[in-house]
Amino acid sequence: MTAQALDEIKIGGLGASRKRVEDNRFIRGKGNYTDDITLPGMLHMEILRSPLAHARITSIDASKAWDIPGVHLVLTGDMMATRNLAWMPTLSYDTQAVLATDKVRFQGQEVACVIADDPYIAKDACEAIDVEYEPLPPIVNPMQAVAEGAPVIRDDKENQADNVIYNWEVGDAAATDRAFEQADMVSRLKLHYPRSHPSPIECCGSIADFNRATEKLTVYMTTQAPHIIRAAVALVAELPEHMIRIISPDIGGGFGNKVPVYPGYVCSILASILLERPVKWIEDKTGNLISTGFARDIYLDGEMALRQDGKILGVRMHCDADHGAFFSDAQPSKFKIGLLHSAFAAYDIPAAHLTARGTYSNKAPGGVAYRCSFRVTEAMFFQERMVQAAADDLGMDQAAFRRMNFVRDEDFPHRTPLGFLTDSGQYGKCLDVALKAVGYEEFRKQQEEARAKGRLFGLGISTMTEPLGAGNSREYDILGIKMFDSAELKVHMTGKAIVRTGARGQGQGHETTWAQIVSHELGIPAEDIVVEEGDTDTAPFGMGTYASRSTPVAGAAVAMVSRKIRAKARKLAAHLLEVSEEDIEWELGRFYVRSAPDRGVTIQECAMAAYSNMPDGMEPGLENTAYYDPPNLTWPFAVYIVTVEVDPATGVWDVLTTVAVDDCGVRINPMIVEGQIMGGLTEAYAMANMQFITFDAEGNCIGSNYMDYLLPTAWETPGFELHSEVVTPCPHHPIGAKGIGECAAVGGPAAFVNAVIDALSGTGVRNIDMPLLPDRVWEALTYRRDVSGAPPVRSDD
Ligand code: MCN
Ligand code: CUM
Repeated sequence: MTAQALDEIKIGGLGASRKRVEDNRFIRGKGNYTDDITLPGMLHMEILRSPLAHARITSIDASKAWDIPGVHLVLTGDMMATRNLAWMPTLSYDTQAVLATDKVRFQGQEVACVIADDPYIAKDACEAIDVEYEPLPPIVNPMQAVAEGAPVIRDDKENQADNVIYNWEVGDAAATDRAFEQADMVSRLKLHYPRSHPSPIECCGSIADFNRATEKLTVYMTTQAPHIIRAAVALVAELPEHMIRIISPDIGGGFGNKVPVYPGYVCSILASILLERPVKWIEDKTGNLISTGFARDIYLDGEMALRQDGKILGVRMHCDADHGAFFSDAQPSKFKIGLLHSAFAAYDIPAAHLTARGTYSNKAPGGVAYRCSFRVTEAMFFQERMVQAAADDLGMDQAAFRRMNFVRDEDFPHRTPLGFLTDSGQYGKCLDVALKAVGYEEFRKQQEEARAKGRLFGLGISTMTEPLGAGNSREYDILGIKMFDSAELKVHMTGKAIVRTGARGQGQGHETTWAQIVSHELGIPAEDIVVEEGDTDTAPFGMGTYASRSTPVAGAAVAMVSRKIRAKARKLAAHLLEVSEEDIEWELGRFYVRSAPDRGVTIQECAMAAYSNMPDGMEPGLENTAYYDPPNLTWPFAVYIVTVEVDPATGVWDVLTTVAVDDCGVRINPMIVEGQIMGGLTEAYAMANMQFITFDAEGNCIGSNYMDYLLPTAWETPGFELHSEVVTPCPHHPIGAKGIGECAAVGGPAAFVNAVIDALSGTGVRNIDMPLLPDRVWEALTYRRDVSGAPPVRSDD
């Protein structure tokens, strides 16, 4: 390093806790969200939803709605059908009704749309539509779905004689059987991971603007994956792809809720084409909670084969997934149940076998969305709940049991028993840091002492690695489109730059962190780099932001395109310094002559030369694009430890401490990473403690409003202690970073639940399903029994 080298942290490079540049507009109320956009002549759309969960539609009479002044169009399923749009394909090779024609299949399903001068007229007109329904028996769980004589929900599909979507399996059944034969002991656990719902502050919406004169369709919408939407519109609506422009402006939180394609988007597009005017659709909160992508709702029957000394010999899992009325999981793998088989990746287990069955029910379609890398959340929850139960069954210490079974540092890359290849990690070290931070031994003593006085303390551990960053194009694709991502970098002549990617942040801070990667690679100060995402007319093709894939894939592309720019800048430097390229050295922000380090040119001087003084024969300009196909997923590791006190009189539990040790490899922006972890822990706490959305026997959705479905505020959210000591760089990522966006939401819930179950030790209670509402904990304690939360619930609860 010469005297002129830049201080990377000062220029906002890798490792700088740079303030988020996007917050300049967000905290001033100057964001530009879909609902902020008003176009000339814009009309408004509202959706009429089904009040019933399962019913045949005998008639729809919209004549009264048409008569209301200000109404421009009433769309029904029959009208959609004339354009072959009553049904649309889903990302999981199923079909989904856009507007119901034959039957309604869940409460809240889209039945008709009204487009009017304003949203109030449209809403009133929806209420003027007469729909006659003939009720059918509803199904709200997989047991009902496969029961003898169950009504077939998807009678629209040929060859669908029952409610089973798939049966799927992975692993080695024979080897697992042998492991169970050799076991000293078998530990069993049955669980239900309840439905939960992402709750972005902004609901879903779109403004479709078809211009007959230019033939161009522009859609502003709340999507996490604009290019995928463009492809879907081109293929489904048979519109020319170059005439479709999808713009995701600022997104007020996504959390997976904004990955799927919703009927509202489709209807607003068709309405705009028919009316040749912009049509805006903005969902309300109940519309969002009742009809858009749910998560989880999956049942586990798990068994672990154990040796007396604590070694896990094998694992068997059967999962029943309730997918709702349409199999519309937005997940990019050939694996029917997503990445559920990432379970137990952190542990060195010789044999495992997983079977999964997916079924239809009369519920909104869902399954994978909500801060999860495609069912990794369920995988890690089941894993860590099973691990706790197994350690308890063996009478072993929770930490020692985990440590004994962890994959060791020297065993990477490690092939998991269900087929993944994990990349790197220091699991034992992370656990040490966490145990020390929480004061493990001391707490166990206090717990004993407190128990003698009738006070119930509990400690829950959750340790997990998860696959982040779909995808690697060999294994992952969406409807045949391979998973990779992209970045385009343009360095202007004064050395300022713009970087665009195929990702689309929703609050994660991409505008801040992508600039930091460029800064790290080129030495251009981060404040001189602007980041733009979300406009398919300008951004390079990419697969969007979910599954914490942005850093692993688009972020890697940002590093790679920066390196292409540096390679060209090196040639410019050689030209300016009048030496051969081989004699040039690079340090942050500057090329210099190896034999004379004082003779150098800055990256900004090279940029100027690219437009004003390039060598003969060199193509002018300094810009490039990189497409990045990752060799593997990235595998961050985390330890979450929670301590609680349970009040035996009421079942209320309070969190005493939460310790999080996250190893996500190299941290681009430590402050943003911590923000992601805190956000994830907050959601984990909410899922474990209070978020309750379910169904009664009639298929009514219980909890489809924020009076019942509670959001954690600063008041009830506990404090978190975060640790960043352990950094295992990702061996295959250009800057060594792994994803982080979901880790805490994935690994966190088990830590909270394990803590409460631990507080109940000695009562024989093995499980209480989430959310661990006070009445459930009280019931478990008082009657010394497990408490299931599976639907149907009594609707007067
Ligand atoms: N980062 C970093 N160093 C790392 C890893 C990440 O500095 N080693 C930074 C990244 O540059 C980025 C942020 O942390 O600014 C998250 O990066 P990443 O882990 O790549 O995740 P994504 O950007 O792909 O975000 C997706 C993830 C998902 S899938 C959900 S769901 C979720 C989450 O992010 N939704 C969110 N966090 C959210 N945070 C907000 N505010 N809003 C949402 O909707
Ligand atoms: Cu599954 S929620 Mo995130 O992957 O957008």
